[in-house]
Amino acid sequence: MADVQGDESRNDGKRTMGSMGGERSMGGAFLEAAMDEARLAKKSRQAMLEHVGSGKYSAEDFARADPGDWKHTTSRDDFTAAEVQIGKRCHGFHLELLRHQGPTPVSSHYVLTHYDVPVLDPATHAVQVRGHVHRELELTLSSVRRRESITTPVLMACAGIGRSQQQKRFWTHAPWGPDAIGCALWTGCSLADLLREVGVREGAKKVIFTGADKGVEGNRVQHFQRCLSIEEAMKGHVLVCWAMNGEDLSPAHGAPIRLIVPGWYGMASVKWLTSIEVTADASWWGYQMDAYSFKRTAEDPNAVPLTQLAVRALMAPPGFPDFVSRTRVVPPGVQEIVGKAWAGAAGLDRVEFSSDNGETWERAELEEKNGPFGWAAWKAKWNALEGETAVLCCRAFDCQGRGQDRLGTEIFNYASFGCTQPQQVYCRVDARIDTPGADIDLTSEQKAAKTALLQESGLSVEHAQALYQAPGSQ
Ligand SMILES: Nc1nc2c(c(=O)[nH]1)N[C@H]1C(S)=C(S)[C@@H](COP(=O)(O)O)O[C@H]1N2
Ligand SMILES: [Mo]
Repeated sequence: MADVQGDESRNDGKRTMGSMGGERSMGGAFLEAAMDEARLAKKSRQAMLEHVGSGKYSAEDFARADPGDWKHTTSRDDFTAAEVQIGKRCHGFHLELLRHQGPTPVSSHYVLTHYDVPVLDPATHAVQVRGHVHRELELTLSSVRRRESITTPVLMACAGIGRSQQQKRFWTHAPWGPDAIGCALWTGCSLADLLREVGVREGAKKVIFTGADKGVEGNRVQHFQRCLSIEEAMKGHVLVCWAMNGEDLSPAHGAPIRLIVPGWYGMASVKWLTSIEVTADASWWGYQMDAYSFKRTAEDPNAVPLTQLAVRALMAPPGFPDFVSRTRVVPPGVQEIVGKAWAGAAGLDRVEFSSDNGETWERAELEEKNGPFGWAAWKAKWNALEGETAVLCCRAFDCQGRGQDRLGTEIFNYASFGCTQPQQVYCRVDARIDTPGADIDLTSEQKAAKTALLQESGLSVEHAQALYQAPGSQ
């Protein structure tokens, strides 16, 4: 396959699955669901590659299908005012926190919010559990807290992760780098237990989750709303959460009660829940189900819905940043590069590191995942030579045979979802970084921030791309 590195059919059964905390033993349903999800992760990657993988569909095909299109942009520094505005509201993970042991602090976890953050009173707010059930139920914060709970690390990632690494991207979406992630500790009750308690009636097909936030999207007034099939909802791994890192949810992360669908892209984890509705309507497919799909064109009858997370590795950018250009300045010598890798429910096979922009790769040291849906720490060594400019990359492979996209390869799809091109970290090696007050001239890197000044900056296109198209240097 031209568009991927290392997607291969192997399943050596090796899983990295760490210990879990929790008020209740997570055995049984939770772990079984994780195994099933790991298997499905491979299927979802294959379905995506079949539909929009390179060779199957490209930006050129898109332009032929829609020659008058004005919704995509190819230019690196051509970010629209709308993208900047969304990018400010929906901030990314602070990549340096990949060095942090333990759960991602709330303030460094990414945020994605379509509309306004609703202000709900935790003392009075209630989630209506209703629809095609025997006994409807009102779930207040105090009643949900009294239920048996599970606490587990969950790696979350937005479907738009890496979007700005795509040559063509949807122009009104969050211009994410690889930073649309977080791995916090989530506490909640099992959705399956809750549904068993209300008694799902014969013929139930779907469970619809509605958020309190309201807005207009695709010219349609709506609450943020998503569904899961009854089978997905009953598997036992989906959580109705009220705590993040042991504290009440913050308003931006869904207070007082939200859903967490471990191992799926973030859109499934509906925040600010107002209702959980069981329906016998098998055809229910809300706007957000359609929007979060791998599509060839805006109206694609064969769109593939986004589900399980892809496999990915990220590194904490070494050294120190230049405020303006985000160039990393690294002292010479052997540097320990550390990072994290994840694959949703799947186990990790290996992580690889490159110090030459993906020309050659070496295997990193990989630890266990911190939970069935968490991430795993890794480290590698890089011998930084005084005076050199290096672009560092990393990539992961999972036990289901999945790998990441090749650098510079488009998995072109209408809303640029699911990109897994490796993170690139642009580094200049300079011993003076250890001397406060020393001068280091980064004018070239700063000029290269603007395509119009690229020539004058003297930076190669490859280096400018690494610095600015994939803002993995942060
Ligand atoms: N009600 C509601 N739920 C939502 C969203 C939203 O806009 N409204 N955004 C979704 C998307 S696209 C993502 S990636 C995650 C982000 O969760 P976080 O902000 O807690 O990181 O929430 C999901 N749940
Ligand atoms: Mo998202």
